[in-house]
Amino acid sequence: MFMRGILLGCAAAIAMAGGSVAAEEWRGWNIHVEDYPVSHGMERFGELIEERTGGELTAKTFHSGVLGSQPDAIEQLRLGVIDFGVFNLGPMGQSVPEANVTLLPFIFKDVPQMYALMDGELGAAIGEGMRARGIVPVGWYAAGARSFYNGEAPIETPEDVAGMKVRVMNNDLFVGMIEAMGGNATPMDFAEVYQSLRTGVVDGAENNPPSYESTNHYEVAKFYSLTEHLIIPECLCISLKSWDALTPEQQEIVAEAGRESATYQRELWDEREAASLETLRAAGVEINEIADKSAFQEAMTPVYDAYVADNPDMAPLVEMIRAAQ
Ligand code: BDP
Repeated sequence: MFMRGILLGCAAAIAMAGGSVAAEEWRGWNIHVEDYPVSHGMERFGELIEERTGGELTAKTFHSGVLGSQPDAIEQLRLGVIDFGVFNLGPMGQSVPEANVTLLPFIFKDVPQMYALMDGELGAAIGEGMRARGIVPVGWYAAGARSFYNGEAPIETPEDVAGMKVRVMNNDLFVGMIEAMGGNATPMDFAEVYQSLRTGVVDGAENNPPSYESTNHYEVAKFYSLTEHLIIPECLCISLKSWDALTPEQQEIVAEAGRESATYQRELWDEREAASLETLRAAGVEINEIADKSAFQEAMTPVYDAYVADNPDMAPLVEMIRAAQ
């Protein structure tokens, strides 16, 4: 009786999938709220693969970090518990050493240069490192440039960061970056930052305008200083376990959908960045530009030296970026 039920169930699934294999639903991790460029990119990715596989493969994105913190989610992706997600290369660097090269302060000249490099040889080299650790990147997403914010006063020089308790993403490199300016770094999950700013566990943090705005961190830290010290790519990644379970045709569809969703996400990014800055200004946030960033660049030189000394095998990647136009 039981077997018969299973057989009938299978037959129904096969019939629903149009006579081919049963449909598979992927689970996707996303740290951001539903109305955010990354989230819209992931939704678009899901729509594209559903449409192009004729419903054989569908994808459900769980927004707002409900599937866990970013470091945990990366482990779950590697294990195949989560099928896909959009990850920042900051936390990713703890598992994939090649990704760390993109975390060096001021390594990219600007966002377009980062895109060009990630869409070319650099992205391919980092992608290989990811694959070796069970992760398949299918799209490089935008995350703008990160700048400092705090509740005390505008930051104008590296000395202003000295003595400050600054929240950073989970990666040792960021601890070195804050220490190079004489500050105290606290690695912490994204979800904990609002309360920590509010209660004074940290004095400040750093992020791009859409994240600073969408998390309401500006309510509790209203000085935003445009140091733009980090331009970190994000990655739409598939678990190698989930990827290996696909047919070659499905892999082709997923790869193409990933690329297309990234193009779409980058467009949305530019619009959202402008809108976020407007929201911040309207809310009374004091935003200061830093015309000459060379003092920050100099202060962060020890981060490069330590990185290259600890990771001599990564020196060619650093050179690849430095040699780029
Ligand atoms: C945002 C990234 C997100 C990070 C977050 C953070 O998009 O992946 O988790 O910063 O600071 O910009 O933790």
